[in-house]
Amino acid sequence: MSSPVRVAVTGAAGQIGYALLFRIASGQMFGPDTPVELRLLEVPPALGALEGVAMELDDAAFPLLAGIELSDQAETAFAGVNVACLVGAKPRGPGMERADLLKDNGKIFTGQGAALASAGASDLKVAVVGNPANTNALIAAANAEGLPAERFTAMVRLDENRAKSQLAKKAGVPVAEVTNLAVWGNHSPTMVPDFDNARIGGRPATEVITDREWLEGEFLTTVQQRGKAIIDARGASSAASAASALVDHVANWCGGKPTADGDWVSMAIPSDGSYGVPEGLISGFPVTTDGNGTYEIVQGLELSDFAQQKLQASVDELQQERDAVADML
Ligand code: NAX
Repeated sequence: MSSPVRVAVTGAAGQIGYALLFRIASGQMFGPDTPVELRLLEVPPALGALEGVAMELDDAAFPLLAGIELSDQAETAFAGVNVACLVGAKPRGPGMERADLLKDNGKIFTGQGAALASAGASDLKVAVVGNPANTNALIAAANAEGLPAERFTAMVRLDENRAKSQLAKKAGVPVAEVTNLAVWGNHSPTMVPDFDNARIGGRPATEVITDREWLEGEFLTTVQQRGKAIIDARGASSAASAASALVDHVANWCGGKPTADGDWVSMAIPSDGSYGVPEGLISGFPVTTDGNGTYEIVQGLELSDFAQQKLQASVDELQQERDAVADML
């Protein structure tokens, strides 16, 4: 057995937290041989509920769970952490403008970025889920002095998984046959699930699903609007599927589960200028990973005019978000 990975989860008493913690503690994020220590951050009013979650984690008697620490102080929760899952965020209230949401969340992520830099382990890696995830990750990175920006990522994996499942259903194949599905751009309704470069059973997805009107229309809108459809149906936003996607994101990045040969996964990462995405913006890209903390953008993919136009709109949105929080960067 290796020494425990210290994992921070913020917003740990929330609904994603409730689904996520049990997956991490059972070994699904870092593998069956790696113990984990959970360091959970919440706002003071949620600490009581968080204690209840910790009691349930105890009661599950996970052999890999090496410890649980609860706190309402970021520096305490982040002490020595190797991986930080930033899930907690302020939800958009009634009548709240997107700019207000960006600002309110920005305040959370400036503080948490600074606390991560001062308290985290030297190999710290950060995955942001709390929305607006890409820009929150940008803010955290900008305020984490001394930590390389590429350690800050945001989650677009739920969008990838949603897209794979829609393609699999349409093609009538198991979802595992859908590979090479990249989600480009922002985690927002402007995201771009890239069906042109996706593969189904090893063949180009567009050869298996020849109905391009469906791909450009219903497929795209179903994936982009899936979050809203879940809220309408469930009366609450996606939680278990979001937690599952985060397990996938971290496991591929640094949980010992590299991307399969020839395949890639989607991560929102600081752009190096690839594919015309301005340097520094945190955008969804296809990446390969080594499972040990390194990722690389897949180069040389062709984007159709349709996809390029959509990506430009998503990048424009990311730039507007960056401009709206310029004073926090
Ligand atoms: P919940 O409202 O159930 O939980 C959020 C938790 O965060 C609450 O317990 C709250 O007390 C806590 N919190 C708020 N501010 C905090 C702070 N400063 N420090 C620590 N904790 C804090 O939301 P949940 O459904 O769990 O969703 C969490 C976030 O994920 C939301 O921002 C949501 O929009 C976002 N999502 C992102 C997705 C993605 O694909 N990137 C998909 C799912 C989800 O919608």
